[in-house]
Amino acid sequence: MESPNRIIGFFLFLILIFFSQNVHSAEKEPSTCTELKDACGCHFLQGPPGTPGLHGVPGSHGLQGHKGDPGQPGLKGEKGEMGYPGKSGPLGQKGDNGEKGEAGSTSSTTDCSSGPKSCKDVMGMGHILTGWYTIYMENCKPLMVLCDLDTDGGGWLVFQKRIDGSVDFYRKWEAYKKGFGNRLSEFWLGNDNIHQLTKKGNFQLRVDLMDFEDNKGFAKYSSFQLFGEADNYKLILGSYLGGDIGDSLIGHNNVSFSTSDRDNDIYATNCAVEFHGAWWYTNCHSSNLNGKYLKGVHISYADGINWSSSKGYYYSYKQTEMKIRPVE
Ligand SMILES: [Ca+2]
Repeated sequence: MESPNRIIGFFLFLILIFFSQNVHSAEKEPSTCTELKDACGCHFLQGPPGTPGLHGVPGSHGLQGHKGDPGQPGLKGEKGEMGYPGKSGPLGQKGDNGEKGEAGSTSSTTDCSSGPKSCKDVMGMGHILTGWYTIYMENCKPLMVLCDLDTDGGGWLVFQKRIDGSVDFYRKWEAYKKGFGNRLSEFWLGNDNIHQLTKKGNFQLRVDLMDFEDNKGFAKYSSFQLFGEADNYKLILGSYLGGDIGDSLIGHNNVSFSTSDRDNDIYATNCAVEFHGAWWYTNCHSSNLNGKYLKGVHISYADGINWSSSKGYYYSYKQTEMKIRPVE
């Protein structure tokens, strides 16, 4: 029998030999085909190409590029709608005066057709107080007139008035034609107006006088009309109806009107100048209500506000009124 130590030694020897051979082979093993061929001295056959590999995964987006240059101008658009009105501009310079227009009417046709034609109409419309009212003449011309709505039943249109000597009555043809004076005191309504008012219809005439003792008197006539200027405002007077101052006017019937600048009388010279008035002078007068305001008794002959049948030719009345009223 062999001892255990000898057995163990033998095995260790085998192991040692084994390791030494492996280390040697590891150092000599070829790593390439050339080396392998060289190493082994043989040739290897080359195989076919392999199948292509799968597509790779897309890469991520790149960074944003720089801003480009401005493009070309576009085409012209269509015309837009009208805008809102702008603010007013500054005032321009004043223009030249226009031509004068035709005279307008201060009344309408309705006023003329329905308005009063006389002071009698004024009273008929319910007016009570004496005063100035607008009436319409035949040509529809409106006229402010003094209506005496109190005396002798009222309805009288006053065309001549003296009261205090404040108005000069020694005036010429044109003044008597158009009228003059003051509504608040003394006036002559105008021969053209008196003619228009009396050319149609029948009118009574009333003359009211008052002396400086405040005594009143009157005279009435059945009709009164004044012709137009072409007939020199000739007076057409009816009969004397009565009164308390007598008649001093009938003698002037059918006689033309005269003024200081228009002698229509039959006297040698001009009665209007001689007696300082304007009247229907013949070979002068029996009344002179447009004469001088001489305040009662006067020494000059027949140049005052005279009514000869009452106080003669040397007394000038304080107040006078000549008025007309339509007769039914
Ligand atoms: Ca004469």
